[in-house]
Amino acid sequence: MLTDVIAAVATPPGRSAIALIRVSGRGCHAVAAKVLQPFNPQPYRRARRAKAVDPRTGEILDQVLYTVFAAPASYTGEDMVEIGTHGGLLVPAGVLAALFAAGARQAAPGEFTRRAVLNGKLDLIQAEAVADVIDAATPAQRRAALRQLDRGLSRRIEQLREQVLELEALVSYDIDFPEEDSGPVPPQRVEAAATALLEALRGLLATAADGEKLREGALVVIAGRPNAGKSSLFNALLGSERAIVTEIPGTTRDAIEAMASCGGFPFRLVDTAGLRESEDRVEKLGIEVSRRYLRAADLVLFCVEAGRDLEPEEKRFVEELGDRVLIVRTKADLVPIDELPPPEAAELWVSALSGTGLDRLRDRLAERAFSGLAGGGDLAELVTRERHRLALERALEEVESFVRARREGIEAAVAATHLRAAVAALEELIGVVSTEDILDRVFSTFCVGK
Ligand SMILES: Nc1nc2c(ncn2[C@@H]2O[C@H](COP(=O)(O)OP(=O)(O)OP(=O)(O)O)[C@@H](O)[C@H]2O)c(=O)[nH]1
Ligand SMILES: [Mg+2]
Repeated sequence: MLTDVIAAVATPPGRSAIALIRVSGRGCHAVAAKVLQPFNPQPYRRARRAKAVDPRTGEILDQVLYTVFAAPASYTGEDMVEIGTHGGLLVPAGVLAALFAAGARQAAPGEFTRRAVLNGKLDLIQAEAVADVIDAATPAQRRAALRQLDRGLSRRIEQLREQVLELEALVSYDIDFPEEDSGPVPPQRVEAAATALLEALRGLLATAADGEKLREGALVVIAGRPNAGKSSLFNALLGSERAIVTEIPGTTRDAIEAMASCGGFPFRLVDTAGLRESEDRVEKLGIEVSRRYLRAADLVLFCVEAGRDLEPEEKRFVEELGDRVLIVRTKADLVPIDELPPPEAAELWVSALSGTGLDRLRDRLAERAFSGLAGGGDLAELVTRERHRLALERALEEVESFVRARREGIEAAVAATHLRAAVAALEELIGVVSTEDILDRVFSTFCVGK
């Protein structure tokens, strides 16, 4: 395992009061000692002032605050030094270059967290949660990510692993004494344990749809006839003038996507070209793009001006979408209030112009897209990544194969190999055993300094 000294700026580049440089690896205290004057490592974990100096020229680069950590009590589990410099572009880069001159090398993306995993400070799910905490754009995402960082999901996976191991133990007598007719464990007990395990696996897998939606944002497509007020609604929900609005029908010709937070939950909002028969080549292509988005949408906001009836083809469109559609009456400011649907109606009304009805729409979006999660302060463990889901699906398939093999009277030792494979899938998920390529995949999206 590599333990050489790595260094990187952990804060984003640009003007800021301070920047933080991380240094980690065996011998990193000696590297820091060549740059920081004076350098007093002990007592550890105490912030101290020093000058940062270029070891080649003796030039003073900055006045810094540094903290020394000794293995294994650090983020990476190695010896570490954290150096707070002034921000900006030149100063942090200069101190980093001085550290390189003193013997450190540039850290690869995610290399600090990768070392934390290899040293047992974090498991693989927690490492992913580190990235999710940083990327969280809504309170619900932060809640879920912090919970994973706290090992919520890891513990669930460990429990499942324990359950498989117990099942393995139950059938071990049959494996050791295959000639005996019946072992000391009644078959019903094995069956009950297998059923409970299957239920637990399926229960956790059932959270994947909501979990992945929570991490990536629910896809909400704004659709409707030309001029229905789609782009105006899109802008109003975003709180910025992203899409062009004009009184000319057919203004929007391409899909525009943006992230928005509604009711504390993340949404990928898409404004689309108005749906109509068109001879215009560009508009036709835009409508085709709209249809593609509509197929993938978690929810469709179907915009219809307030105070008019739905055309037959609009009714058909709504019916086709079934429970994925929410009808929104737009331009409500142009209609007397008693002609608008009451607040509890399935149809909502909004005015992008005055902003009325937007909050109700946001709440409704959160309820509809995240019904399983909304309102719950204490959400159950969630499977939030494809990687988690695929591993759990593999474990589930193996346990199902085990059950089938037993039913078909296949030799116990052979049937039990499925349980071994299920354990392996769960261990890979949590990172008990992690091969290089799994680590590469997990850390490929990390940035330098993480
Ligand atoms: N009074 C009023 N006018 C609105 C409201 N929302 C949109 N409009 C007007 O309706 C017209 C069309 O609005 P857009 O948001 O461009 O409609 P669209 O559905 O995106 O239209 P296309 O992109 O052409 O399909 C513009 O003149 C808007 O100013 C509203 O809440 N109140
Ligand atoms: Mg538009």
